[in-house]
This record gives sequence, structure tokens and C-alpha cells, in this order.
Amino acid sequence: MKLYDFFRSSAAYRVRIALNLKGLAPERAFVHLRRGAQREDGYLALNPQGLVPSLVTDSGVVLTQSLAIIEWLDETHPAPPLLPSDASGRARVRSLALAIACDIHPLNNLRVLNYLTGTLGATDEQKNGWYRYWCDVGLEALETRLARDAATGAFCHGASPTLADICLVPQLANARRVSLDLAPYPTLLRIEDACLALPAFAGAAPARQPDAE
Ligand SMILES: N[C@@H](CCC(=O)N[C@@H](CS)C(=O)NCC(=O)O)C(=O)O
Repeated sequence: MKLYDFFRSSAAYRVRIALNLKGLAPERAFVHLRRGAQREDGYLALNPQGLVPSLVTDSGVVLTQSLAIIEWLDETHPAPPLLPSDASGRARVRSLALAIACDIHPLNNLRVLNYLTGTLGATDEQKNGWYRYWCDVGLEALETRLARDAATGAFCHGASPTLADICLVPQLANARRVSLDLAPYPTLLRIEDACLALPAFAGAAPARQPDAE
């Protein structure tokens, strides 16, 4: 397997966590997003979206979209499971994961931020304000859900990490990069602590990657 990765990509960070939880260590290729390597012909041939991560399987199949990659990993390497065994539990975990991956993360993505400052002429302060605003809106709703729901345990769902935690931890790392005040989110921080105590999460952190700057 080969993972196309970038240390600071939170979508790639999700896949790194899942790979670590599964005990898998694929070959790595680093796509330098700040230098625009995601828009070079070679990478676009692999992933026409020009986004990381991509994962090339042992049989040469190219997988894109972090959640699709993680579900593929879960189906092909079932232990430990990243989704609950019951349908309601799976729907809850996917809902938490999608609230981050679909409703928070895309608004904070590099190409969106570049459009704000480049095409629309926003200042860095306005760009960071946008970033913090959409993180806050999404994290506030997650905090409410996780704090009140009996299905929440040491992790987002029960006593072991799932796809929801895999999305939460990288999103909190993103929020810190723009100095978002996370004090209003004690449940999220408690879950993050539980995750980061696990080597699979800690070892996937941006600062621990070979391409970290
Ligand atoms: N929904 C995609 C999002 C992928 C994505 O947005 N990746 C970002 C890094 S976190 C990227 O490659 N950005 C490059 C750019 O914006 O030009 C996924 O989950 O894989």
C-alpha cells in the first residue's frame, strides 16, 4: 500500500490514525500542499480532485476521500473495528464523523482559504476569523451532542475509538492552529485526551511525521 500524505493535512491525519489503529504501515509519498504539489500533473493523474489523502492498495486500486479510505481499511482489516456492531451505533458514529468531515473541514480547507485571500481579497485576519467562526459553529454542536448523549463514553461512542474520534482529533488540531479557544468544549477535550493517550493517535500527529516542518 502507498499513502499520499502531507503532515499538516487533517484529512490525511485521519487516515494515518486509522492505519495505526489497524497496525498497518504503508509506503508514504508526501504531497507538499503549500508548494502546490497537489496540482501537479502526476498527482492529478492519481487524484483528479487534487486533494490528499490518496491510498493505492496492494492490488493497485486508487482510493480517495479519507472516510471512504477508512471504511475500506475497516472492511479489509476488521480488527479493531472502527464502527459499532449495531446499525444505530454506526449511524451515530457516521453522523458525528460527517458533521466534522462535511460541515466543518471543507470550509477551512486550503483552497477555500486561498480563494478568500486571493480572489476575494480578504485579509489574513478576516481569513482566520472565517476559519474560527466555522470551527466554532461545528464544535459547539458536537459538544452539545456528545455531552448529553448516553452513548458517549471515554470516546465519542463507548469505550473504544471509532471513526468519530478519528475525525475529531485532527479537527481540534486545526482549531488550535488558528488559536481557537477550546475551553467551551470540555467533552471534546476530554475525549481528545483519551485518544492522544493511545500510540495510534499520538503517532499520527502532524509534528511526528517525516515531512513535518
Ligand atoms: N473530503 C476530503 C477532503 C480532502 C482535503 O480537503 N484535503 C486537503 C488537506 S486536509 C487538501 O488536499 N487540500 C489541498 C488544497 O486545498 O489545495 C477527504 O476527506 O479526503
